[in-house]
Amino acid sequence: MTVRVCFHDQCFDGACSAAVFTRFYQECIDPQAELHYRGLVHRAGRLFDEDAFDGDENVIVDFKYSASERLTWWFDHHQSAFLTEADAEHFRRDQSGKKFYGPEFRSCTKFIAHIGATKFGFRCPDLEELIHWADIIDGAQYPDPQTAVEMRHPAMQITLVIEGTRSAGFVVSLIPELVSKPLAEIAALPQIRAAFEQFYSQHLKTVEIIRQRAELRDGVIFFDMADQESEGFNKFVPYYLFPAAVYSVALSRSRERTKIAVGSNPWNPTPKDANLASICERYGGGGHAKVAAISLPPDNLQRAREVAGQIIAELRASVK
Ligand SMILES: [Mn+2]
Repeated sequence: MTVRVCFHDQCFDGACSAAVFTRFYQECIDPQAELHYRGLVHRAGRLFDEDAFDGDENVIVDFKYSASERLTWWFDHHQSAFLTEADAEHFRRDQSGKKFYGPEFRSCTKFIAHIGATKFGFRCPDLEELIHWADIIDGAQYPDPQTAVEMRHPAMQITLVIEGTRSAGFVVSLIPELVSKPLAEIAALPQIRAAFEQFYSQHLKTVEIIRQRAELRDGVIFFDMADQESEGFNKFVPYYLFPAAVYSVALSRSRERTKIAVGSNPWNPTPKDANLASICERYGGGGHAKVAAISLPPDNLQRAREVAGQIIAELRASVK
């Protein structure tokens, strides 16, 4: 029996979902099964090629639903799990008892462990640490900004490497480790250590740039990173550096877009009345009430600065 496990690539929860599913399948369904993995990424147009489902069993974890008749297992927790209403209807009609949707779960990893335990008698005490951290990381439930930004815990170090490494097959090669070793042991593997050092020094440089540039006034912090080469930065850095910030607005630019990222400080108890998704929707963006963004064409920096200025003014007025 071959099992094809498709998972959300470049994501800690995606990799951990594949690991917990692996253990579940081996213990509760078929100990002899041969599991193969394939990472999936979000892209415009068709998400799946039909020939991706080339196992005797075909599985998707932590990724959108597929109505393919070849799909036999599915677990997801994303709000936007169904690409179309027809897909949602196909899922609701499913009678297999092997397709599960848990939007109330903060991580797909914990959702798989929960379904395994409650419906199949699955137990995996040695994976508790992995499940716990997938839930913290995917749900952004960090106890404090230090945990998110200083990345002292092995789970955070592995996450930085998973999100940063672009070489094909890297996350796939990590799944057997996640199934069998404690996180501290995985973070100490030479190839993980080396990649972490490289990404972490880049992270520290970004922290310094934000520290120098950020302007905090009336509870709103603003910084402009549009001249920097990489678009990405850890979104908790502003609150780590400036705990008094209630909201943050950041401008960044990549080859594909200019981005205005708008967020709120989860550790600052000041009441937050602004709905950031609604604010960003007015400018063609979107997201969640507490974190949202707007993407503009890469050459439209002046317009982006204008929009950022308007949002900053609105948020400052709301904090007062
Ligand atoms: Mn997830």
